[in-house]
Amino acid sequence: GQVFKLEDYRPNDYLIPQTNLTFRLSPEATVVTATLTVQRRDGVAAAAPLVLDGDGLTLKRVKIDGKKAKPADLLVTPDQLTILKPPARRFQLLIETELAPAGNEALMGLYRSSNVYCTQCEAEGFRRITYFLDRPDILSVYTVRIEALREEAPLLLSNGNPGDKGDMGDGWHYAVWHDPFPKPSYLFALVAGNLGEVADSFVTMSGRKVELGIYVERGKEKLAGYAMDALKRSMRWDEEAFGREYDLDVFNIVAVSDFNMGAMENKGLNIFNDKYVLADEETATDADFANIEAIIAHEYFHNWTGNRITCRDWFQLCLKEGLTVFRDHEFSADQRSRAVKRIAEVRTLRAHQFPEDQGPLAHPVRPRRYREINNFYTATVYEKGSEVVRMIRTILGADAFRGGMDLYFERHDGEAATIEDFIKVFEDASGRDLSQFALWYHQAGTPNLTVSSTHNAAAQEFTLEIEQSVPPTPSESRKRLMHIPLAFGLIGAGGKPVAFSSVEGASVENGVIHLRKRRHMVRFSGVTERPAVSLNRGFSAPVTLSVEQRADDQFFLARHDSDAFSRWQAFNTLLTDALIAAFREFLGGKQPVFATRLTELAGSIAGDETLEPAYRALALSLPGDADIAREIGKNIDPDAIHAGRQALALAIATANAEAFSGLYHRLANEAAFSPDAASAGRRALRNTLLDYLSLLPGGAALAAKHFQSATNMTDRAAALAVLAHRHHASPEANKALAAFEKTYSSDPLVMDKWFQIQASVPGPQTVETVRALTRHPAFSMANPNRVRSLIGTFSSANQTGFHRADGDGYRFFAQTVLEVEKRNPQVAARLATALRSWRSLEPGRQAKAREALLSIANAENLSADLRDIVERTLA
Ligand code: B3K
Ligand code: ZN
Repeated sequence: GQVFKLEDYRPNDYLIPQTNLTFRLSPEATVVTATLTVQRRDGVAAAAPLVLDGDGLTLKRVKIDGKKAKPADLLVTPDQLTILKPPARRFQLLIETELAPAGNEALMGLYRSSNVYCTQCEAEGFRRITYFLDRPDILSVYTVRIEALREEAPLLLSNGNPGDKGDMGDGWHYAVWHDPFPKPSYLFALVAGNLGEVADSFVTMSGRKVELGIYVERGKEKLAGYAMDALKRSMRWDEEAFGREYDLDVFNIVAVSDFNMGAMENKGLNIFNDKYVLADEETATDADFANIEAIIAHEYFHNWTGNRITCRDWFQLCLKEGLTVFRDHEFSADQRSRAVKRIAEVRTLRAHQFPEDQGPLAHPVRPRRYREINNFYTATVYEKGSEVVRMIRTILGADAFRGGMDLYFERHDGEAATIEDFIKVFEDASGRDLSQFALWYHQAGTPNLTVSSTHNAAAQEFTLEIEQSVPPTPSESRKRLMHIPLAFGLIGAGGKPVAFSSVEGASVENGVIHLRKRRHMVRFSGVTERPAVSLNRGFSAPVTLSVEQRADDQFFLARHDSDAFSRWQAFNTLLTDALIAAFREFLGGKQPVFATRLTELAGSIAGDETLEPAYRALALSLPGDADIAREIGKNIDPDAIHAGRQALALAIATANAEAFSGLYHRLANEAAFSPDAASAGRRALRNTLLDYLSLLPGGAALAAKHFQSATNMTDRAAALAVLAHRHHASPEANKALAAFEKTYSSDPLVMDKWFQIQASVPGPQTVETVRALTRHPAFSMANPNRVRSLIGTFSSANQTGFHRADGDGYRFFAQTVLEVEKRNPQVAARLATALRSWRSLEPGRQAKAREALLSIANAENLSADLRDIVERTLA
């Protein structure tokens, strides 16, 4: 396939200042009439042909300035329309295409989801609707007329503000929408169908009233209340935190059940995967509520970071995504607990971005090459992209950062911008030089810091020796030195900060060491007692640390670090070290033994009433099998890792049986359900304790009771997972699974949880369960949520099941990926990334994983999406 390169960017010869679209909707034969105002860019030669993108289109007719185009003046293929000699002056180009939305299973362009017409255009779906300059730097003002049978589609929505509407006779009706803000084609959207509405309104900071609508499957209106509340909070927050006001008269959200990702920020008409809209206590978990809040916010925040200021080309994707993730993280931190949110973010980054950055699919936050852009909506672009923005704020301070953001909106509103533009506003606002820092956008790989320390009591000097290195990544063997802002603290007896009089060897500002060279000897003077060092506080930089740290210091920090993130980190490091040691014991045929002070510390964290329950729950949830594998790095045997993890869980449970049980019972159900963070935190702690207690005698009965007495989905699903995972195939587990299935068989989103829980049962037997579940009536290979819940969970969240030693997990996986691909290449390509870390497996599994990857690579008619992932993974 073609390789697209950043350095090849040049603006198109033509502009399309206005786009008028008419849709005459029908499932098998929708007619789209596009009338484009086309204008040659200044300075372009008159003879330049106009080359429009298409993707599998059927062209009906073309008119130029009202006259039928002559066949000799056109070049037509399903994937391109060339106007060989366009008029020299501004002209009207009419293009009529015919589509069959009902047969569109790739869910890109115009398609049908449960009889609702909807669209997905990012990144390159608009070209499946009409021929166009389908690239983000072509900004156009859209007017859209939708015609449909009123009975089939009483609701007709598009971007912008509503205009004229009315009857057309014969049961047809129409509606016109006009969006005054020029936008790229990827932000176009249309929805038509018969949906229920939840209406509300919002008064903006300047006093304008905005009508808000959330549209859902009829009968589910009462499940949209939390999403509406999250939307209004997001609108207010963006005014307060960034001074950003909403700009249209209406803001609509539509929930659909067939969607390739989480949601889409189309201007004024966000389209959501219904999983991220619909929720009540009976059907959604606390994690679902938190996701809904974050994703509603994320898509809303795109209105400024993405829509008003968009991307020049797809290489700049992080310009909107990394920045908008940063904004939604900050929003959630303000709505909930900042410390807990930060820990959760870092866990996610390590679980998803680190393996990407450390494997064959590594790429810079701003890539320079791609073959299929859909494969670059990655954890690196999103999550690492957000961390890079966070580092800019750390370096500049909150005020100069806000000044830079204000300048960004002022300078680039209405433009398609680049990462260089973004960095420049912060340089201009702060007077700082960010050229070395900018490498975070351009260089792939997770930097590592090696740190050691010495205290010279006589000289009252404390020295940190820090060395940075960035490991090689595909096509980048030599790395340049980065600017790494490393937040730190020196901590003395009782957890008090240790004073120092001066520092040499690096610039240190506001508790942050600025590393710019390969090696720094950072010397603190006037340090009378030997401090414990708390490093990378708040996770100020997305790096790995190799620290020579005494275990005593680590225990001390886990009890006393005043930075909540670092305190969590210290305990998590102790757990990880113990788990790696246990893995080695199992490999050597021995039983691991765990230090009493570690299991005791777990008990004291659990019972520490000065800590938020949500924080305690996070601290007590052991690093997962995949986290441990990532830390070990090579020669992975998932069975030995899992055995070590089980042993530590049992040791902690045994050592703290009474305390855990007492606390578990004290946290018993609250009278009324509330999805707020504090209540969710108490449920999380109680469910974490249940997981431990389930390992002790009577554990299955306790979990069964928890399941039966649950009054909300958080507790019910947690108990079901404990039964299925810790007491696999027990009568209690079987009974609970059957009861859950019976109660929720007609609720697909809840059945997804049932699929997920079973797909993540550890052990070699699970591949058989998953195979059988693909034939369950509630499962469908055509629905992305079902596929991700069953196949995605199995392949990316079940180390012992998927990596079964005989390779059967991989064989099943390869077959399934190819089956999904026939319908939906994008979802198949995403699934296929589950094998990206195959080279870190032990040799036997590695060979079998490679065979499975080759069997995909050698399949006939492979889509560009899947070919790109598999070939890079094998390279
Ligand atoms: N911008 C969309 C993602 C589109 C993915 C296209 N393959 C959702 C988001 O990040 O807000
Ligand atoms: Zn986004």
